[in-house]
Amino acid sequence: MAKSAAETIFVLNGPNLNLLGSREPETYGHATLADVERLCAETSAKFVLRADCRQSNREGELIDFIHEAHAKKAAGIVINAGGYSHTSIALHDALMAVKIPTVEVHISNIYARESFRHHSFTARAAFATLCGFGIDGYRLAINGLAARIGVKAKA
Ligand code: CA2
Repeated sequence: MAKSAAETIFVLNGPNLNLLGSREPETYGHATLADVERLCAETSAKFVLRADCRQSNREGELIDFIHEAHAKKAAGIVINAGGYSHTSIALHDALMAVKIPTVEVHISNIYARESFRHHSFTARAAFATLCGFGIDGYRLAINGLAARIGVKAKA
């Protein structure tokens, strides 16, 4: 039987995260977005969850993904909204509207960086935020999300 949409989590990556692995390795490491998405798929599979991974450089498209997560009854969202985290009330509003358990991830430690990165609008709509763990933050986020929604790892 096909997996139901309720077993899907959306992993949303925002602007410029398609550049991962190609620039600024001192800040973001050497892993690529494909590596991030593989990690999310593997981690999700341990919980019999499916990771639906999306990336967009456009705010409106990210909002559409959040609406789609709601329409498809996604069990959770992991979001790294990139620079939009610090600017986008619209993304905050979309996350608040859908009421899907959400974890915010930042690869870098945003609090050790410029002050304009210290505030996140989207974090207010998340039940947890992880930053500074590199791409391992996505794995940790999925573990925390699974615990929050009551999904246990496969034996
Ligand atoms: O640390 C993170 O994950 C960030 O969300 C990344 C955003 C930044 O604006 C946030 O403050 C923190 C930027 C993503 C840019 O990604 C790049 C990756 C490689 C090379 C250049 C940019």
